[in-house]
Amino acid sequence: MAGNRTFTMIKPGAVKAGHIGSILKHITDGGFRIVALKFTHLTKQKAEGFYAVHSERPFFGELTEFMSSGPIIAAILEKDNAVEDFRTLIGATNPADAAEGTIRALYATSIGENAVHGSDSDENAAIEGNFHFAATEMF
Ligand code: 3AN
Repeated sequence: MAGNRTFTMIKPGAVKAGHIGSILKHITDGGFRIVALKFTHLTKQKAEGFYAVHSERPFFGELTEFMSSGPIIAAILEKDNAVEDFRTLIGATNPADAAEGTIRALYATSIGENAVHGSDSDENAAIEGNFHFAATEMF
């Protein structure tokens, strides 16, 4: 059975561009409940830890540099079928391919600076949520 939690980050580009409020509204209007929420700034080392699964990918340096370039919003979200439904809400990794009305179609500028992160499995949603939040910060 599909789990009911996913993890997201609003990436530095979208934070800098002033889209925090609009993106959070899009998420809650999409039926997701906010379980945990934090405004924080990843160090390069923390970004490398978070994206360790991508360490062999050619864009790893660019990705971790970008993700540590400014503050981010981190959040755990709850809804039935959360992982899949959230990936539908945000759209394809490359905003050029993202469906109309999705968060990435609206707010992303490139495949690297694609506005938001969304977990790709229930297992990773739990790992990523626990990376950013203590149990006492989840409500
Ligand atoms: P998604 O975030 O849609 O699950 P992944 O897991 O393939 O996509 O990639 C993780 C992150 O790495 C993406 N959110 C994006 O910021 C970055 N990324 C993926 N592909 C590229 C690429 N070709 N060039 C630069 N950055 C990329």
